[in-house]
Amino acid sequence: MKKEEILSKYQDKGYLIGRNIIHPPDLNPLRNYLSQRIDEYAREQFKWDKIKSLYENLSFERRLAAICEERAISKVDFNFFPSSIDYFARYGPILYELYQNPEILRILGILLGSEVNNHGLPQLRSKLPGSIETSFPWHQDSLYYNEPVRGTWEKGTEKLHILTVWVPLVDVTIGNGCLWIIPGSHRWGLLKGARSDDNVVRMEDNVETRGTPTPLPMKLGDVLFLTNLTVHTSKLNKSNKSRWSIDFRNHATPESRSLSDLERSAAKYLNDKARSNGWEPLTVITDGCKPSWEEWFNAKKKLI
Ligand SMILES: O=C(O)CCC(=O)C(=O)O
Repeated sequence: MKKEEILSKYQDKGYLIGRNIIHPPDLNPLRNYLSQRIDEYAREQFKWDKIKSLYENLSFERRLAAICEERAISKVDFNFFPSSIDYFARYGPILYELYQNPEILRILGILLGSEVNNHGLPQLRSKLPGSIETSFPWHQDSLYYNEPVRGTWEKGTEKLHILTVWVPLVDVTIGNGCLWIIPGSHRWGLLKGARSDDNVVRMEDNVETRGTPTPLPMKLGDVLFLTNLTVHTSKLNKSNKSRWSIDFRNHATPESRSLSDLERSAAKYLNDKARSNGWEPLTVITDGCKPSWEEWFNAKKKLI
């Protein structure tokens, strides 16, 4: 896609799907890492007599779902606590490579400018069959950033353009719980909504009557880019397999000259928040020097 087309589609709809922009084998390191984590999890559960089989011969999509079916649970979190440096040593280099994907960076450069950083913990999602905990009602991401803990409203991140990059690790369909979006909703401003007792944001408006809910089926290798104000939802996975994905968030670095004071303060807030959670933001686009993997790893070690 050419620069003009990227800009006009994204600005018009509040999202953009880059089709086939990651070579699928380039996602193997992440899928293999997750397969190892599932294997470790299976062996642990088997040792504790929680499951009767290791389900070793099942596919990446099916194995965790089968284990969880037997255990009658609907969520396993393969993210890790920021203090867990051992996991970061294994997973960080893979993440670092994904963050440097040339086509993702080209699009981020067009949409966010010449100084860009990730702002924190990426989300690895194993969205299991029938799992209500991993289905998210309609929301704008800024509602989560503004209320990081239930009842604690912090900075106005809606002033800043924060861009979520959402990468499916399997083909996603309406059946297995692809994302849905309301095109053009990024122009509605920040709507009313807050975290409920389960920590999930719920919006006050019936947004479905205000726009056109649109499913976003995607293939392995496609990448979704969306703004922090674009209204979206993640519906139930009705298949018998996990819907794997990873998402991470980016914005102009607080030092970017193009930012207004309000935007700068939101960018600084997000980076400080990430650091206070033990996660060093990573600069991915700059005219200066980009940190190497070792530099990023060492900066993270200092935080914990
Ligand atoms: O991947 C999902 O299921 C939910 C993602 C989402 O809603 C988000 O990243 O804001």
